[in-house]
Amino acid sequence: MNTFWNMKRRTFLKGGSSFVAAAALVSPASALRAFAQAPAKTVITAAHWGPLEVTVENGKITGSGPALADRRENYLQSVVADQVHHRVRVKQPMVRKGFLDGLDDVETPDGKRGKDEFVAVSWERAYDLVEQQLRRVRQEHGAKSIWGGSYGWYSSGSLHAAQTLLQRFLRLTGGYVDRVNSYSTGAISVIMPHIMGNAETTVPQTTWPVILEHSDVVMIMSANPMNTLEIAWTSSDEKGRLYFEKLRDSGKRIIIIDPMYSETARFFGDRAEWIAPNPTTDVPLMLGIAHELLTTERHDQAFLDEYTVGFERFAAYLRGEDDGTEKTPEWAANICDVPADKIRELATLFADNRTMLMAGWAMQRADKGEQTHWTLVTLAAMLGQIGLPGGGFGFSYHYSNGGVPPHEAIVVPGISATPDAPHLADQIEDTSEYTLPVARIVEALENPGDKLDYNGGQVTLPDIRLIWWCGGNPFHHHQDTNRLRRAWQKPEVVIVSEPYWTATAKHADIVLPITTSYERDDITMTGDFSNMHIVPMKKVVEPQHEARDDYEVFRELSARFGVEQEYSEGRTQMGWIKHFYEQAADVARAKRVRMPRFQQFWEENAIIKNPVDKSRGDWVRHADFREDPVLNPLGTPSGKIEIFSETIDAMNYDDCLGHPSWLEPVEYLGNATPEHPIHLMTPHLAYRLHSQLNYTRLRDEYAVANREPVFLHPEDAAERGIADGDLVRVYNDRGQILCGAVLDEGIKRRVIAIHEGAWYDPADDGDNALCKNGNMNVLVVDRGTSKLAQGTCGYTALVQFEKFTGTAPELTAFEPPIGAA
Ligand SMILES: Nc1nc2c(c(=O)[nH]1)N[C@H]1C(S)=C(S)[C@@H](COP(=O)(O)OP(=O)(O)OC[C@H]3O[C@@H](n4cnc5c(=O)[nH]c(N)nc54)[C@H](O)[C@@H]3O)O[C@H]1N2
Ligand SMILES: Nc1nc2c(c(=O)[nH]1)N[C@H]1C(S)=C(S)[C@@H](COP(=O)(O)OP(=O)(O)OC[C@H]3O[C@@H](n4cnc5c(=O)[nH]c(N)nc54)[C@H](O)[C@@H]3O)O[C@H]1N2
Ligand SMILES: [Mo]
Repeated sequence: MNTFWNMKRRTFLKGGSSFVAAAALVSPASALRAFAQAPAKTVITAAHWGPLEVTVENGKITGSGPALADRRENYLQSVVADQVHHRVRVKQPMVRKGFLDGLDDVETPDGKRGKDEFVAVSWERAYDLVEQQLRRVRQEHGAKSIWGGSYGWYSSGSLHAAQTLLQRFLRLTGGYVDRVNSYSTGAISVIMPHIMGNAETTVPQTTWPVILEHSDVVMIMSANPMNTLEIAWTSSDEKGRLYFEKLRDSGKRIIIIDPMYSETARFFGDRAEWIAPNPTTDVPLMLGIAHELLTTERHDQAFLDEYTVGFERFAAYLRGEDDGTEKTPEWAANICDVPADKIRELATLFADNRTMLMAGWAMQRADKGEQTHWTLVTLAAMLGQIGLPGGGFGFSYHYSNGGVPPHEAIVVPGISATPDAPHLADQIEDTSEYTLPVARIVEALENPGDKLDYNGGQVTLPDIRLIWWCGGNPFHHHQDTNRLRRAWQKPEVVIVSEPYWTATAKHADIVLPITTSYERDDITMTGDFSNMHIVPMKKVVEPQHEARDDYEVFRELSARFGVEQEYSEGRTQMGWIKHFYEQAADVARAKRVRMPRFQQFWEENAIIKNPVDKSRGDWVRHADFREDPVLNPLGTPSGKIEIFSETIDAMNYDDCLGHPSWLEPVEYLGNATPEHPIHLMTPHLAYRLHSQLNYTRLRDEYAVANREPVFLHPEDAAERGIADGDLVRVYNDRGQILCGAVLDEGIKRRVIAIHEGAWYDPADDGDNALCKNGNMNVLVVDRGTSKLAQGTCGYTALVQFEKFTGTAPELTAFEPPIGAA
């Protein structure tokens, strides 16, 4: 098996340990006094990647690492210094030159976004420009022309929640167009409520102790928890991995289903079986298993009768009664490239044992992605173990440490996007008709006014004139970057609030330099599911350069619009933090749990651990439903699991039928062409959170030939004369990107992987610019998963690749644009 990651990891550990030593060295106060400098201090704060202890000397960050007692290695925690001090920080408010020159005719954009230089302005001037443009667009076109959807993974913190603050401000000043859903679970979060009554992604999972005690077999499908558990939406409690270690050591049967031999597969090694289907063909694989269960009568008819509706319709589909195709293991094998015998074996294994079906989200981030988890739920229903300890399914064991036993729900709330301002209610426009499924932003820019089918209804595409992105990076996260880049020229004004010169910032008219979370005070929880800790997020260093907090930017602008009181509710930043803390303290008091007074908590700068919720340590998902489906029905129309959904069927969609079905994706190996014979996968990387941290020293651990790595099967590489470390051009009709080759036997033939999150770095201003930093989304299909969910298709892309033989263009992804220091 390829040793790329193992090798890289060793290098990192070396670097890592010297780094830790450096941090430790500075601590003896005597050593420092010799230089008559301020002593080094350590400060507790937090990021998505866990609570952090950060070391500062003379206003500079010199080290960072984990703050929790049971420390374990998480690369992401080691680069706070880069996050704060890197040259790619936005240092001053900046305005695009063409925008400034064309201020008297802003309505006619010059088409030069992302291709222009920038001019530094004062904050006052920046506020003036933002205020003028916002007033003008609101007056001329109304709230429906202002895009405040601003999707993204901005930093942790209850107060400095970038997107929420933007929306709070835009709402108080008259409204904006919002988005629904996420790029994460675009398909499941719409289909699952029809099937299970909720999304099944952000809900408590059967706890780990139950799995360790009761499950015999654990399937891990389309998930790579060893990477993805590094982070959480609030801050990671860092416990999920410990349970995966216990699982590995338990001797249970582990089945990993992934086209790549992932870090998780490596972690389990020979204690798991790796099965590699073709990308986005898990539905046929599961239909094959279901067919085998049905024909060998291993399915649990009693469970299906009592707890589900519509199984007969699905069984008829399996038998091929509607379409003439029986969904036999042989039929499935032909599509997914898992041998029919193996499919039969899985059916027997799952049926004869207590089996937990864990699934990640990659496979639903694809054309017709709705079908994946629906088929999986149906398979689990046929096995009849839903609601039993250690059986059924779980869609969040790979995310935010789902399944870690919960602690008492003593929760620190956060700032709200909908402040209580009844006197303003009739000034806030209702834009709900335009609320956009998030990944359809480019359609809106291209065809304002058009109708979009969505979940049984229709959305009117808003006519967006002003975009304000605050806390996200669409030039990383959105598919078909060249198409986005063209559509992005259409609005009149683009404002971006960012700490860094991301490609999105470089494609803005007005760029506001924002503090990182290490330059401001805040508070957060750990454990999106577990409520484990309350963490003070103390300012580590003063704001760098001219950066300001998102909170202050919107407070200042609120004052200009006469709504400062409503925005701030009369509180200072510290007043807010205390206010949030005290709401948690009220709950604690009611539960008779002792919490320090706020002042003490803040001064001690220590993490609070909530007590374990003893009543829920052995909680089993859907046990109550199983116990009494009448008293505890699911939130579906039938109150049961909907294997056939009358609701969906009545929508009459050709791309999402009434029962789980195999509907061919627009692009996958089954319809590959000689021009584009390769399936591109875009998994998430351990060394980044999406595009965050791409510029840090962690990049040295994975970059190849100073580019984003592309993982290639050695035979596919050999056919093209490519050796390990070569530059590779990956391309299709949507675009082209430059990567560095990693030859890896742990990937299927005719499949390649390029991780999501490399900063878009176009080589020129043309329509088909080569991305010099390997941003995979240049190559990915931009369309809705189906009319039902309109989710993202991040994993749907056929490509070709070749050895790059020209002169390698200079990488500029991490350089500020012309005009910026
Ligand atoms: N092809 C493909 N595409 C994908 C995916 C995939 O698997 N394949 N995955 C998708 C998924 S699941 C997701 S969630 C998205 C993620 O997409 P994003 O969430 O947009 O990605 P991030 O890189 O996390 O962007 C967060 C941005 O916020 C900025 N930021 C951080 N803190 C602050 C702050 O305090 N204030 C402000 N104003 N800004 C701040 C960061 O610098 C960064 O630029 O990508 C999606 N795109
Ligand atoms: N370190 C780190 N952790 C993260 C993130 C990050 O960027 N970095 N992002 C966070 C976010 S916002 C999200 S939404 C989650 C994402 O969580 P997921 O969506 O589950 O993560 P992915 O990395 O996209 O994919 C997981 C695994 O599925 C495999 N896979 C891809 N396609 C298929 C397929 O068609 N079938 C099967 N069976 N397997 C397939 C991939 O090879 C990969 O090993 O992770 C979160 N955690
Ligand atoms: Mo995500």
